[in-house]
Amino acid sequence: MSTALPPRPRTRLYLITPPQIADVAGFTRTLEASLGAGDVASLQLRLKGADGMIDMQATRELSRAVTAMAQEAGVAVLINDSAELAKELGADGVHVGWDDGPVLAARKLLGPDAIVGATAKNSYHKAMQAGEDGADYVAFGAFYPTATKDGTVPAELELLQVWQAAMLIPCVAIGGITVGNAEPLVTAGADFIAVSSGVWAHPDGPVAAVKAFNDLLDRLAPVA
Ligand code: TZP
Ligand code: MG
Repeated sequence: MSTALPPRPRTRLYLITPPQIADVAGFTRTLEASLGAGDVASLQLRLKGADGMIDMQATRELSRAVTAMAQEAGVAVLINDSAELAKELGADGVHVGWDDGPVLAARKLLGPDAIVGATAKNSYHKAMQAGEDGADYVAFGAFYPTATKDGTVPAELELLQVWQAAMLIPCVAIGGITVGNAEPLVTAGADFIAVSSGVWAHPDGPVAAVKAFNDLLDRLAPVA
């Protein structure tokens, strides 16, 4: 009997909203078309106020517009930072940041079926802790410079390589990812690539970006 592990699944795209959305109706139309352009595993609603904190009202408004549509398209909707808001909005889960409190508290509030993901930045130790606390995924980054978030720290490809080789909990790569620079992250072992500006600010538009990311991920998919 072979003891070899099966090849890991194909890497999937994880979309993050732009930090501010002026035209919710227009964004909703663009999102719907984008979700139809290829496989998208999840959508994180990440709307920030001028103070850099989560914009609760804007998130409520966006959620009303997009959550049912995304869920019907098979896309899990995650709320940035606030498990309370995720619960209120009927989201599929929450993404907790470095300083947003423990995974345990989010899990307690949302229950066993919710998705709880956690940022580990460039820390294997932090990722291990999140995993022990029951996170469904850990996110490493920023792998590339980004204008979407302040105060990021650089992350090395080795984090993905070591995590993928040693751990069963999926890992997400984040930070400045584009169609043009995603390949090393995928081959290093990212189960998901989390992308904001690389989709919304793609020169050919978000629909073309989702298609191009999926073409890349299909090409790089492990062979059985
Ligand atoms: N966390 C680390 S980098 C980042 C977040 C939320 C920004 C992701 O956005 P982009 O535009 O894909 O760099
Ligand atoms: Mg946060």
